[in-house]
Formats: sequence, structure tokens, C-alpha cells
Amino acid sequence: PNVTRREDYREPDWRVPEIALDFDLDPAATRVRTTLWVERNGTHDRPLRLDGDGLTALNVKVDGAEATGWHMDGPNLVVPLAGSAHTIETEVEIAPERNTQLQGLYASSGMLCTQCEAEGFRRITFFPDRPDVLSRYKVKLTADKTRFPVLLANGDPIAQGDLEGGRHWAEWHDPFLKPSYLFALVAGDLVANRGSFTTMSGRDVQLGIWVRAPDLAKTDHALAALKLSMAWDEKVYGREYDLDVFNIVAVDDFNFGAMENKGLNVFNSRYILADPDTATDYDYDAIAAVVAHEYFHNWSGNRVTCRDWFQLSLKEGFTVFRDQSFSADQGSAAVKRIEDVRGLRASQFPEDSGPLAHPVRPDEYIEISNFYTATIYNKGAEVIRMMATILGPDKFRAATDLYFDRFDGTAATCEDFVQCMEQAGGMDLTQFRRWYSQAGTPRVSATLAQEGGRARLSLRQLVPPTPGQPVKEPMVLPLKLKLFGGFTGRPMCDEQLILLKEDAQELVFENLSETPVLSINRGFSAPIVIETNRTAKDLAFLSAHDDDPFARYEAMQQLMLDTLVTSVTNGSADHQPVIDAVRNTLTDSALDRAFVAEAVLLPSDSFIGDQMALVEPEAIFRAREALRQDLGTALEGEWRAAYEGSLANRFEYSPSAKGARRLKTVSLGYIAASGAADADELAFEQFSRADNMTDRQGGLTTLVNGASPLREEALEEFYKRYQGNGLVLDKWFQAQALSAREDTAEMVERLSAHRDFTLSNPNRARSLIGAFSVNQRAFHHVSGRGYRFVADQLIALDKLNPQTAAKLIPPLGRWKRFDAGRAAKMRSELERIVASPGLSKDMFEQASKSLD
Ligand code: HT7
Ligand code: ZN
Repeated sequence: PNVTRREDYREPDWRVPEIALDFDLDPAATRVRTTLWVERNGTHDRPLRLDGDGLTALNVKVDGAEATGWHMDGPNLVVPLAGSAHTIETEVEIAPERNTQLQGLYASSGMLCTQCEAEGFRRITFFPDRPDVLSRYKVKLTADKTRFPVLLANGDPIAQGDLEGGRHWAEWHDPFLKPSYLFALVAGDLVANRGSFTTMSGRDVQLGIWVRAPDLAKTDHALAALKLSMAWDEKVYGREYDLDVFNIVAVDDFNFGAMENKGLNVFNSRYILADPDTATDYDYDAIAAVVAHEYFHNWSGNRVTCRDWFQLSLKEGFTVFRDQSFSADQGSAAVKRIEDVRGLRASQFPEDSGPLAHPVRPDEYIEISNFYTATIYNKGAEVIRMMATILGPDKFRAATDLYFDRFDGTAATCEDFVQCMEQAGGMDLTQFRRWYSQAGTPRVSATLAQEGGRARLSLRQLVPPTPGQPVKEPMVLPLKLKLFGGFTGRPMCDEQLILLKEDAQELVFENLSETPVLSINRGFSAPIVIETNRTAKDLAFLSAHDDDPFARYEAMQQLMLDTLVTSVTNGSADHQPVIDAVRNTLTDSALDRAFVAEAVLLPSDSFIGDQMALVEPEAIFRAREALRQDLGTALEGEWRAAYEGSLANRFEYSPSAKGARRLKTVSLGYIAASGAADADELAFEQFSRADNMTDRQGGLTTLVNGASPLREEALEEFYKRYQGNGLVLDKWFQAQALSAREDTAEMVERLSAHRDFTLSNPNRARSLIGAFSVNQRAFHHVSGRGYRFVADQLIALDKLNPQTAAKLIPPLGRWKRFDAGRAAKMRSELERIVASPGLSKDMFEQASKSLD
């Protein structure tokens, strides 16, 4: 397969300032008539090349006359042109109902919708399908009025009318220049939850959340989140919405979370639909975050888009940073930061240390869809966050204003963004740019040594080699730090921001009156791994006294991790320091319940494995269970008190009620781990009496990890209650795939034959296959059955939906971290995948790179 390289970027040969699309919609055969107004870009004699994917040109006209000189070059249409400006008309026929890839125009639960990012527009019509070709779109949609009473596209509605034979039409114009990946249409039998928003300059915007009629009652939360997002972007970034309408449509079959098409966002229904009976607090938060993310793209992505796909993090990293800041402002900023860092460590750190590691601005790809990664999104967001930290809030805002003003209506680069930061920040970010070009998570060692009243902090950084990048230059690492008196617990200095730029740097602190304890990388100011010479006592001290909540959480995590790693390595460890520290946090009534729930949770099996040169899944599982059991037993009274103290009367979605529910289920987990005789009944009672999905799921997952007969009863009851609800059934599959039981691999295999399991719905495929493959103990079952099962499923899924299949490859690619027996089995499954007949380029790229 072809490799696309960043260094090969060239401006487009032809611009397309205007396009008119005429769709005659039908699930079996949709006609697409396209008119392009094209202009030669510069002086050259190259023909017009229009990308296509699976299209047959039924008709090609140039300047109104039937054209003869055109030809196909593989999937693409090539039209020789003599002058500098022409109109080109093409006609194709496509079959949305046969589109299982969910790219281009496809059918989902009776509606027709599109997904064009990154290269799906070429599956709809011939076009220079690249993000630096910006056009003004006019779209006409015609369809059967009974099946598709609602016809939506980007921009503002212009006109509509009825036709003979039960058909009708609608026309939409989008006045803003946009690339083809932001094109969208939706046709379906839909209803809207409508709202309105008055922008800061006083314009009224009509809002609509479109769903199928039975789901209408589940759209209030998404609509409220949209209004909050619109107000937040005005207040925090000075960015106002620009069209008269903003529509969101929920669809059941979707490869990703959502899509920011101009004025017509299309969402995976799991990020829209919520009511207390079917959505967890996690779902509610995710809905608000994704609604905000897609809305924020209107500026960071749509008004200013990307020049080429290597610049993807320009819009994605920045927009994730924006949605993280938005969510932090809605509730507890500390808990949000903990959740984001946990997510980064669970998905991006492993990517950065494995065979698929790539820079935030990659240098090459085979299939761009494989680069919608945690590195582009989440590490990209950390890179923006570091620039915001270095510049400070006022200069950062001045820099983003400059960026939006300077590049509005254009396709920009990461370099353009950094230059705005430099100009408004009045600083040189030459070395900082390495965050865009070097892959790998930097490792920093921080050693504090005391000599009388003076302490010396020695810092060293190392950026590990990654595929294609054996040698690295030092990065700029913004580290927030502070010292605390180990005796009095008092801060010994104000928080400092230091920039670690060299391989090694030293800092000296004078006039110290007591032994200092180091608090470093506070707020996770740099996305790095940090090793310190802090003792268990220091960590326990910080977990109780640090005045930065993140650092407090981090100290507890490090204490737990050190204990667990010792236990895996030596067969046992002293659990007492962890027990004491957890007791301290759990009984500190001044702390927010949501924070407590995060702080007392043990690191996951996978994260423990990530700390070890050789991952031993069973030993890790045993060590973690032993610590869980000891914590459960030693603190049983405290867990019960926390459990009872968190029993809310009625469901309410508020930060404090969410915190209480979270702590309740965490406490339930520890009570179960203690082996208490009534634990199963307690879990079942929580499960069956719950008035909300968070509590119900908490009870269910606790039972699913165990062996009580109530386990089956709860699973059956849950299944019967939610049989018709796909999103909730996903939770049923996922809970079982994530079970800590010994026989999970076997059960998951059985579930793959369940009548409700299907690979054709991405959410369902991810709920079983995706969840199972991150269940370290089950997936890495020594027999290799987990690897075989996942490979079989992915080979089958690739035939339907290569994008979704390829995204599920990474867990198999971590073979280097495991013993020779497991590594050989993982490799042989990857080899089997690579050798599968008709393999997609998506899967080929992921699986073949994973073998290196
Ligand atoms: N910008 C959107 C990306 C996206 C996507 C990418 C590949 C395949 C399908 C997709 N659906 C949406 C989502 C976002 O970051 O907002
Ligand atoms: Zn995005």
C-alpha cells in the first residue's frame, strides 16, 4: 500500500470555490449530480484530478458539454482542461444500504446519513478530497416524504417543496468555506428537541437535537450541554456561533464518537441519549464533553481547518484541550484533571511506548483513519496545555485570538499555531516544537538531597527511542513544583514553574528549617513519567497534606504502585502504609467525595503492568487482589460508613451527588473484596433498588466479578429489563467482558454467539471485543485463547468495517512486553491477520507495524 508523507505536501493544482450537489436519495440507489466550479491554482498544465472511491462516472460534462477526454486513474477521475476556470458536472450512483464501512453515505436504523472525515466524501462524489480545498456548498436533497420526512444538510435551510409520487425536496446553503470532510446530509423520520441561543452580538440561533421519536425524552441533557458550550466559548475564547441554525443528529451506527460537520453535527447516539434509568454519570459527563468538543470545532477545526491530515492535532489536540477546560469549569477541576490523566496513561502512554508510537504531528501514514489516536488527541491536548501554562492565561488568550483572526477561513498548520503562541507570548518556542516532532513519553528522574539547611534537586530527562526515531533531543518540560516541611507539613516555598530544557539540570533551595518533601509535576504540568527518590513515608505524607489535589492523588497512586510492583516482584509487600494512607483520605470529611473515590482506587492491572519490564498478568492480578482484600478487611468499618454516608435519596445529576454515587460503588467493591458475608446481598440490593443506571451498573459489575448465584440473577434481570435498548445492552456485554473472573475468556467467546451480538454495529463490537482486549487478565490467558478469539473477530470485522477493526489491533501489538510463550502466540495471530485474504489497508498498517 501507498505511504503518504508530510514532506511531500504540495498545494492543490485546482481550487474549487463553489460546489452544487443534487441528491436523489434512496437506500438502494442514490443518484448524485455534482457541479464544480474549478480554478487552476498557479501556472501549470496538469489536469484536474478528482478523488473517487468505488465510484463509476455515469456522465461527465465540461462547461455544459459532454466531455470525452476524461479517464479513470484507478479509483480517481482525471479531466484534462485547457483554460484556467471551468464548470465540471459529474453523475454517479451509490448504494447507501450496502455501505457497511460507515464512511460516505450510509443507512443506519432507517435513516440515511454521511460520515466524510477523513476521506469519505470521495465515496459520495468525485472531488479533490483534501482539507485544503475550501468551497461554498449548495445542496439539494430529494427523497420519499414518508420514509424521509426530514432532510438536513450543512448551513442554513433555503427552500423546500413537495413533488409528485410522494417525494419532496429541500435546499441548504452553507455560506462558509469548508473542506469536503465537513460535508454532511441526513434524511430520516426524525423529531427534534428544539431550543434557541442568543449570541453575544444578539443573533438568534435555532438549535435542534434530532432523534427517532421514542428517544426524544432523552435529549434534554445534550441540549443543555450545547447551550452551556456556546456560552462558554464566547466567555473563555470570545468565539461566537455564525449560522442561523445548529443541528445535531443521533445515529446508532457510527465509527467514532461524533462528527463536527458545519452546522450539522452527527453523533453516535451514545453521546446524545441520556435519562437516569439508562445512562450512568459517566455517560452524562461524556455527552456534555462530546457535545462541547464538536461545538468547539466550529472555530478550532471548521473556521480554521487543517492544511493536510498531518496537521490533525491542530484541530483535535486544541479542541480536546478546550473541551477538557470546559468540563473542568462545570464541576470539580481537580477530579476532571485526575480523570484526564488516568485516560492519558491508559491509552496514550502505552501507544507511545509501543510499535504504533508516532509524533503528535506524524511524518507518514498508510491510512489516515489509523491516526485518530490518543497521541493526536490527548497528547496533542497536553501539548496545548503546556503552552498555556508557559504563556500564562492572558498571553495564551491573546495568542488564540491572534490564531483565530489570522487564519479564519483558511487551512492552517501546527507551525502556524505555534508561531501565534510565540508572537503573542513574546517567547521563543523553537525547542518546544520537539513536542510535535518527537514521539515517546519523556522520563524524568528527580532526586532531592538535603545537606543541612540546603537541598539540591537533580533533574534528568530521557526521551526513549521509538520506531523510526532511535535518538532524541531533550524536550522543554514545564514542571510545577513545591516543597513541604516534612515535620510541620507547611509549604516551604511558593509553587514554582521551572522549564527543564537540558538533559540534566540542578536546583538549589537555601535556608530550609526542616527536612523538605518534594511535590513535583503538580497538576500533571508535563505529560511525562517521573521517578523520584521519595520514600513511602514521603508519599503518604503528600497524600494527606499536599495542597494540590492532583499531587495528592498522585502521591497515593505512587505509593500504591510501589507497593504493588514490590509485591509482584517479591511475592509479597507491606500493605500497611497504603492502608493507613487510604484510611486517612477516606475519613477526611473536608475532602470532596468524588476526589476521595478517585484517590482510594487502586491502579488498574494494565497500569501496573506498564511499570514492569515483563508483564505477568496473573501475578499482577493476585497482588492487586491481595491488596484490595487487605484494604477491604482492614477498613471494613470505614468502607461501610462511606457506603452508608453516600446513600442518596433520589437521583440528582450534580457534582456532589455524582461524587457520592462514585464513592458508594467504590466502597461496595472494597466491601466485596473483604469477603464480607453480606457483600453479594448488598450489591444485589444496590442493583435492584437503584433509581439510576450508575448505581445499577455499580451493583451489577460488583456481582459480575464474583461467583454468587445472584450474579446470574442480576445479569438476567438486567438483560430482560433493557432488551430493546441497544446502548444499555452494550453495558451488559461490556460488564461481562471486563469481569475479573478466571473464566472470562470462555464466557466472552460464548457471548459472541449471543443473538444480540453483532459485528455490524461498532458500539456492540467495541463493547465485547474492545472491552475484552483491555481486560489484562482475561485477554492474556496463558492458553492464548484470548488472542485467537480477538484475531478471529477482527478478521471478520475487517470485511465489514475496516476502520473499526483496525482500531482494535493495538492490544495484540504489545507482545514485546510479555513472556516468550505469550509473545509468540500474539505474534502468530498478528501474522495470521496480515496474511488474511482481502485485508484492508487499515488493518494491514496496524497489524504489520505491530509485528516490528
Ligand atoms: N473529527 C471527528 C473525527 C471522526 C472520524 C474520523 C475517522 C473515522 C470516523 C470519524 N468520525 C468522526 C471527531 C472529532 O474528533 O470530533
Ligand atoms: Zn475532534
